[in-house]
Amino acid sequence: MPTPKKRPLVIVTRKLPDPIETRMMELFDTRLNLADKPMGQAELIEAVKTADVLVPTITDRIDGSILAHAGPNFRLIANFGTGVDHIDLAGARQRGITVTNTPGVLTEDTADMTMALILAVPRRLVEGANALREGKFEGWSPTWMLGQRIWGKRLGIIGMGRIGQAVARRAKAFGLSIHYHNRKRVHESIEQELEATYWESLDQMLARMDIISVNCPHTPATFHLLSARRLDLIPPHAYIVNTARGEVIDENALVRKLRKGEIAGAGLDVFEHEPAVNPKLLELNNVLLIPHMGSATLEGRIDMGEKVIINIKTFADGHAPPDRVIAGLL
Ligand code: 8YV
Repeated sequence: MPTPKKRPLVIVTRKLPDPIETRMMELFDTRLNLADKPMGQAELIEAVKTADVLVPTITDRIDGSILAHAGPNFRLIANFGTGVDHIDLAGARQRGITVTNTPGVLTEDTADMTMALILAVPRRLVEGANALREGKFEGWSPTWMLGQRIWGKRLGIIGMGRIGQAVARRAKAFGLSIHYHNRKRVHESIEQELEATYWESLDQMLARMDIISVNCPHTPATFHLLSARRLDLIPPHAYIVNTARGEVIDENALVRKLRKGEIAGAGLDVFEHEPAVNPKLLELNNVLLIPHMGSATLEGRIDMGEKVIINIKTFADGHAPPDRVIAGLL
């Protein structure tokens, strides 16, 4: 009779929703982080030395200096999240370590949050709510708290993947015309459904939009994609929304533009040096800043956890996990 396989040692770096932790404990030899204190470098090194599987999040930098300590059993990084820019993918590939993520399940939540920012910034939603709380509401006025109309404007989406398309679907219903820039043009049927116009040149698109939404991943190719030069192309009446990654925008250059009124406003869910927020951004009142909440729904986080479990379980059973970003050795 074959000897039953040993349960993999899974180290989870942050507190996950209860049902996910319970299920992980049932299936694997799981070490949780109930205190939810982000792990330091030394703890991460210890984890990859001893574990079979690591479940990190965006708050863990799994770079070469960590992977260099990977023990002989360390074979899978099952990331809790879709973006994998905090993981040294080349290093993982080189060492035969598989990397998985959680695509798809946070698309709609992130698109909702993007749409919320698209509406909230031009319509001054938070500014109005704050003014009311501060006792500044002295009755309706024909000229107070005027924002910009959404209906009929042009939305330029940078990155037309799952989230970009989900944003486009919502935006279309709000009367925005859809424009996009992507590495590759999307299928004709999607363009037709969204009535979307493809711009091969990002520069040309930026110069003609009323609202710009960043929905592409952060990769070496998209770092500071919205550089100072490109931000200069954006017309002064336009708004920028970013629910993807802070690194895609040159944040200092954005601050300068916003400060001078050369860009009308910004809705930012992500920041270049997260969790630090550029103090210069905090001084501006034409920005709405929220703390990386794009996927923050209970349902979404449970679905993400389910994906992590499925990826680990299939891998431990000797199969190719469904959400492989890097296919290591099985
Ligand atoms: C995740 C995200 O919640 O999935 C992503 O890429 O940006 C977030 O919404 C976070 O990354 C968790 O690791």
